Amino acid sequence: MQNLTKKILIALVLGVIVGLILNFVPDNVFGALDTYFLNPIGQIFLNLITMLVVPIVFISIALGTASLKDPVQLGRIGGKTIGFYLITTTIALVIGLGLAYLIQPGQEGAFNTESANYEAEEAPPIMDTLLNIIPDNPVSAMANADMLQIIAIAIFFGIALAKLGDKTAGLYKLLEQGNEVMMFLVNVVMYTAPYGAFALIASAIGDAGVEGLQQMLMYMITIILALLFHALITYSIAIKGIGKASPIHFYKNFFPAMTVAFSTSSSSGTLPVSMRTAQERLGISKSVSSFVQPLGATINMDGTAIMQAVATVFIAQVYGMDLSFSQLVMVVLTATLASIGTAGVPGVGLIMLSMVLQQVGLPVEGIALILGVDRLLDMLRTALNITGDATCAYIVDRSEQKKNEAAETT
Ligand code: DAS
Repeated sequence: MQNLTKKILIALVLGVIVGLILNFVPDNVFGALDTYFLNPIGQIFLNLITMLVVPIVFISIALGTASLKDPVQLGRIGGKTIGFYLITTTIALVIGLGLAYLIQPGQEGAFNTESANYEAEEAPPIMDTLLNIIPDNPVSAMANADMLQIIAIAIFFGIALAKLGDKTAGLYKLLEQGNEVMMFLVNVVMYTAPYGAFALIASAIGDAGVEGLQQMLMYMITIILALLFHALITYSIAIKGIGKASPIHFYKNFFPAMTVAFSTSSSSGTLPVSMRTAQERLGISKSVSSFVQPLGATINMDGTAIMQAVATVFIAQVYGMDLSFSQLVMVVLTATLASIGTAGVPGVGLIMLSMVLQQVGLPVEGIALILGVDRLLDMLRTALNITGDATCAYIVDRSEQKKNEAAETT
């Protein structure tokens, strides 16, 4: 894994250099290179790794649930997980809002708002999402990669396996063998990661353009500082304070998965790697990792929450609009709820941002101002998103271990 991480990092550095060089070639040359070279390589890598997500999530959650001693334990793990996710997402939003007010990245008049236009994609209404968790057709849930529905089906399946015990030992064994196959395929697919990483970042930097990067520099710096603060302070305090573990050990061992999330901009697509990294390098139990991380990839996106908070304040500033305290509270509530209903795939943060802007009465077309640099920021916030999921899995697993140890000594 270490060797592969080095190759991905070298590929990313080369991709940044090539991306910057591409800013000085004629647009039609960059367009051709992007269409016939960079984009196909990047898309093939994304498809290969995303292809594994549905089977891996279903098999690992079914096995993880079946291996839990009792469904009560599942409920306890679920409660700790949801609680951690809601608290850290709220903290992320407050950090984003605070830094955006402190740095003031959006100066009124500094951006051309006249021509700004953006067609927001509709995100699913929150209530529909929550009601929709229980699928009416497991096959369509898998065909549509509806992660919350797949998680629900897998949990039901796992509880049945646990209750039926020896009667379904053969099926349990089959799932275990299926898991081995999927992990083998992850290894095979990851050989293409450096090439995919190179192509995706070269395309993103070439697309953003040096001028675009300069104009949006303060906006990008505000988000990057907020992401770093949340990663290095919030998660470290949680790991040290609650998990009684070393944040340095955590980051050193989880870093390979973060490079894949950065390369793919997809929390769901990175799941096969982030779960394997959490289990093999952080020692998180399969039952906790395979429940907490897939759930987190769908409902927990702290990096995205930070982007939404900063972007909302930035757009308000650019349009010369003040946000009242109640509007800020609405930003926190809407952004937290919006992240529950959307899967971790590239660019989903912008869909959620349009919901937040509509909720607080800000012009959705303001998204056009940040679009140019969003692919690059998506890479960074996706790396934070999966780190929050792994931090939660790490803490929950350690608390479950302590509970089991305490139970054994009594
Ligand atoms: N790319 C999303 C993810 O996979 C995050 C985002 O779009 O904000 O987590």
